[in-house]
Amino acid sequence: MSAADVMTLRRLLADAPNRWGHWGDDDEIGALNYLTADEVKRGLATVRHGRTFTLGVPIATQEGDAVFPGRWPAKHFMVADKAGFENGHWQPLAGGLEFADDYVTGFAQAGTHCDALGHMWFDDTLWNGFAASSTNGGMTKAGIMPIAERGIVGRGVLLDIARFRGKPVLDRADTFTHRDLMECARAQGVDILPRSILVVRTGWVGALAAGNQTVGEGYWEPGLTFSLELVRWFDEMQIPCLVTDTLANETTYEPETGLMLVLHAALMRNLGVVFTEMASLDALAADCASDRRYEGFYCASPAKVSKGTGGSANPVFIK
Ligand code: UVW
Repeated sequence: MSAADVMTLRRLLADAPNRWGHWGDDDEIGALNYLTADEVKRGLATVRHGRTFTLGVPIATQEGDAVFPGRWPAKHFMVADKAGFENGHWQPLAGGLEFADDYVTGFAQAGTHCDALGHMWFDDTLWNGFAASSTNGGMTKAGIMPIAERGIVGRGVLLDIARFRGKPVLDRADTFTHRDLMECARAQGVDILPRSILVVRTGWVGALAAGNQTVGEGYWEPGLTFSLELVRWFDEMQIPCLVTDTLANETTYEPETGLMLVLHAALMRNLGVVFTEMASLDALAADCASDRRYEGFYCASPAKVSKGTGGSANPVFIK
């Protein structure tokens, strides 16, 4: 096979849209710029009952959190607890107050989290044309901080692809496209309006938590798969943020080429679409199925991790 035959992201995305420079040379929040004050009000206007759903998964669980291959689960340690006061390691504060303190360590890219736009790149260039060397020793460009300062707030639309396909959970390597998202929305009776925050349920995170799926050799999760048409649709619809209940928001390998995590390149790096991964969507989906209302007010912000590649989040969806 000659070098010209080898498929690369550069070749695959040569004709795909790109929003570098669209919001200025210094922009670090990309498509979140679409979430103007009017979009926040549009989101608020969807609220009918005030029912709230928190979308974060538990972290540092006793069973060990599911994490993408190559990462390891968060750990939680008690630093101060009652036993420490009983054995004399800790002394009560003046007046008698005692306390519990703990320490949590884990990947910024694990649990429910938002990715910084500079989290992944190719050709030595991040979102908006920033140099990949700006990641050295900490993200000085397109890190998570600007996203955390902005927040992700607007109209959310749940698209329950698993239910739409009549499955409790999609299978390993199942794929779907923007056309499936549109058909799912039609079946659910909801509109995907421009600038909607897309919240896509596959059932995968629930299956991982229940032990019905595991992360291991040859891990291949279900999800959206690349096409030029899909990337153009995201761009035309001005989608600011893609939220899913999988570890990496897209099917792991593009079936036709075998390239990995293509949408991280096409949507995140090139269009500035913010990815929020590993959301817990089963309770929200059950509620939407029962009242047939699939839109709501979506509000999230990652932790303000200095120079971070991502930040843990516990998004809230209000109906
Ligand atoms: C990977 O890095 C594989 O995925 P994520 O975007 O979750 O961090």
